[in-house]
Amino acid sequence: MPAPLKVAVTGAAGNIGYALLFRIASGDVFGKDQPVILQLLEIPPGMKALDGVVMELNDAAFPLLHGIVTADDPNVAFDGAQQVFLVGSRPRGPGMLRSDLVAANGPIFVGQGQAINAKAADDVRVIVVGNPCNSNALIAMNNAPDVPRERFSAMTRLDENRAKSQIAGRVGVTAGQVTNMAIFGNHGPAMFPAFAHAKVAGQAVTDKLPLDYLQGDFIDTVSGRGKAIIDARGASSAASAAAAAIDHMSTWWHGTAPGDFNSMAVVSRGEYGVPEGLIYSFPVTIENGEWTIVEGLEMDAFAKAGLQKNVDELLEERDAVKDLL
Ligand code: NAX
Repeated sequence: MPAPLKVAVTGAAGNIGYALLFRIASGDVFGKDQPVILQLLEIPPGMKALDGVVMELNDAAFPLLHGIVTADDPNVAFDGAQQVFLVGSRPRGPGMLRSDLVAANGPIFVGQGQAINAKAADDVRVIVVGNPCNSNALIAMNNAPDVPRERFSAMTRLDENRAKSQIAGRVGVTAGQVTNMAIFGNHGPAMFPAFAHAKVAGQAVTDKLPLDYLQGDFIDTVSGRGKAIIDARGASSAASAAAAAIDHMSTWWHGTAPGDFNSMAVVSRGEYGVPEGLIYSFPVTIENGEWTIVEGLEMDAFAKAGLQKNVDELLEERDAVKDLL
């Protein structure tokens, strides 16, 4: 068996944490032969609940779980960490604007970026789930100057999975038959699902579904899905968000399927006209733990407008946190 992988998770006593930890420990991310040590971070008010989660993790007797560390200090939680899930952040309160949320959560990611810089392993890879995840990843990345910028990412895989599920339901196939579904931009209502390149069992989605649906109801349903779940469940998506975080990190670890790509918000080097340095979701292929943005997908005027809307939004968010970068 390989040496245990050190996996840090923040916000570990929260809703997504509760759905995520058991699947990491059971081998759903890094494989059924890869032991893990969980390094769990919470804020002091969350530590008691975290103790309860640890009891349950132990009670599940996972053979791959070789140790659990809990801490309210990021320097402890990120010590030697190789895979980092940044889930914890302050939820959006009533009347809070997106810019308020960016400003409220930004400082958390300054401290966590610095601790990753100081303490994490050389091969560290980071996913930011806590919202606003693109800008939080931007802040963490900018506060970890010794870590290659390519190691930071933010999660848009839930949007990809939601888009696949909508297409599958509409066409009458299973979600696994929908491929090449790229999400561009910010994780938020503005994100752009590039349906023109998606496929159902190898055939273009645009040959199967009408354009007015794809440009209208489809995008509205995918981008409004988070709110629809809150309205129905009285709580925000947790198990599906954890499943998407697992897909994201598992793909980074194992690679993308031949001919397919997945969506990941990563640092732009100017692809598709996105300003250099923004954390923006692109389609990527992954091999040996390194992602490559899929370039050259054709964008019509509708898609170009969708991509630009996200650039504008992310530039505005970046401006709101410029003192933290
Ligand atoms: P919860 O409020 O249930 O849990 C968050 C946990 O984080 C709490 O236990 C809290 O004590 C802890 N926390 C807060 N500040 C912390 C800090 N500085 N260090 C460590 N832990 C800290 O939220 P949950 O439902 O688990 O959602 C977590 C985050 O995911 C939220 O920001 C949420 O908006 C975001 N989401 C992101 C999604 C995405 O697709 N990128 C989708 C799902 C989700 O909305």
